[in-house]
Amino acid sequence: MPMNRTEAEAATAGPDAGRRKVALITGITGQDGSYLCEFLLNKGYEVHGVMRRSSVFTTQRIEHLYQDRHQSGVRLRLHYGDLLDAIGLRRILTATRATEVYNLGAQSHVRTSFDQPIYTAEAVAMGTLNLLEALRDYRDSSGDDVRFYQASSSEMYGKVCEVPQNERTPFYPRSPYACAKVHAYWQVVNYREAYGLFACNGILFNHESPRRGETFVTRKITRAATRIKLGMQDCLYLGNLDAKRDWGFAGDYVVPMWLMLQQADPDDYVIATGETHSVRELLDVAFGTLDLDWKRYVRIDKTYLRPTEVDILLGDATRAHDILGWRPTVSFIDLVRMMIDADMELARREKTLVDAGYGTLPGWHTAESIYERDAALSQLAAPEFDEVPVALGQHRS
Ligand code: NAP
Ligand code: G4F
Repeated sequence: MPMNRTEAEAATAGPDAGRRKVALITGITGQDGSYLCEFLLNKGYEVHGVMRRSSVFTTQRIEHLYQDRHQSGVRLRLHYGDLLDAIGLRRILTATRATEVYNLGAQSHVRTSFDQPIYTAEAVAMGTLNLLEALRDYRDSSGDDVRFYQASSSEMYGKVCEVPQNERTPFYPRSPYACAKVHAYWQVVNYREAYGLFACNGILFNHESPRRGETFVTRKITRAATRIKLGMQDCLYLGNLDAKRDWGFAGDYVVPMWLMLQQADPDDYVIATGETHSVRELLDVAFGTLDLDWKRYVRIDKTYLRPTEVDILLGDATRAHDILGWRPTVSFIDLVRMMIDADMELARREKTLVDAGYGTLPGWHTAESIYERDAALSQLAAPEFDEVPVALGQHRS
């Protein structure tokens, strides 16, 4: 769906008319992609998103932003593409003439990366390299100035060499996902130094929201707690409750992505709250908000343990404060409560359907793993695991 130059320039007319504001986002259908898209549209950008073709709709998180392309003044356009398809990416760059590229696309689930290490490396490491190469070629042939943001991750610190972690802390990746992110990180640095590309790494610590995928631990907990409260779920299976993370709000974290690309020089920045909490503390707040005692409902399932774990992440975002002027606005407790409120609304809707006789098999919509869905289908109670069940190797959380 290419947009011609006149349309593109008209769409960016305004106080900043001299400078075209055209963003291209990979991973636009994900949590961060949706918040970044909202943020950039509010800033007057024309936004283009790369999305994968799928047999089901994957655009739920951006539906409220999407307008039919036949309407006038449409500033959000979607393009089919994949990070594994470098030529497709190159074509999208030519079609959109993006001035800022945000690479958020990834197989982003750490536990899944142990089951799918090669695919994860293809999407995260090679995908980033594909996009950087496409961008270098596009910039060199068009002469246009393009800026690049890479979604790097605190997972790269892995078995942490120091606490807290900052931009100078060495990486020690502990999962196929983290290894692939380290590869991508260094490719970005090298494209900056070798080819003069304006390219930045945002080293973002965990960030969550009501739009978080349901197999990440925060959302898994807020979904379950609210369903338990309404009597629609009996228990919640989790893995390591002692892990500690620096959890912030995703809506806050897209702002520095943009700020990094507005600086005079490209650089890398840690984005974090500077507080760390364990999964247990998360359970305390989530279940506590609903006057529930999580110890009555949570069971440990070894399936959710990782072969190598990241025990503690705690970020030092002093540089982002000092140079970008960025600070998080949502505290840990407010974040969990925000997610509980949103999931309670979802659970109420679900219950209304169930009460009206339109409910589906228990666990179908909220299955946390292929195993739990199968158990729901066969109407069996979930057994306790002593080992990973062979037939159910692809766990999603
Ligand atoms: P997310 O919700 O899992 O979204 C990932 C996005 O990437 C989805 O739009 C997905 O498309 C897309 N994608 C996956 N494989 C792709 C491929 N081969 N080609 C093109 N697109 C592909 O992740 P998120 O939480 O928004 O995170 C955004 C980025 O930040 C990711 O790179 C993640 O690794 C990184 N990150 C996240 C955090 C965090 O705490 N959230 C922290 C640090 C870094 P579908 O919708 O089709 O699946
Ligand atoms: O929510 P998680 O799956 O997030 P994780 O592994 O920290 O990764 C997220 O943050 C990274 C930034 O540091 C991103 F780069 C990455 O893309 C992703 O967004 O797990 C958090 C912790 C882990 O220690 C995990 O072992 O929660 C623990 N946990 C305990 N029980 C569980 C569960 N995690 C999941 N997903 N499911 C459980 O049942």
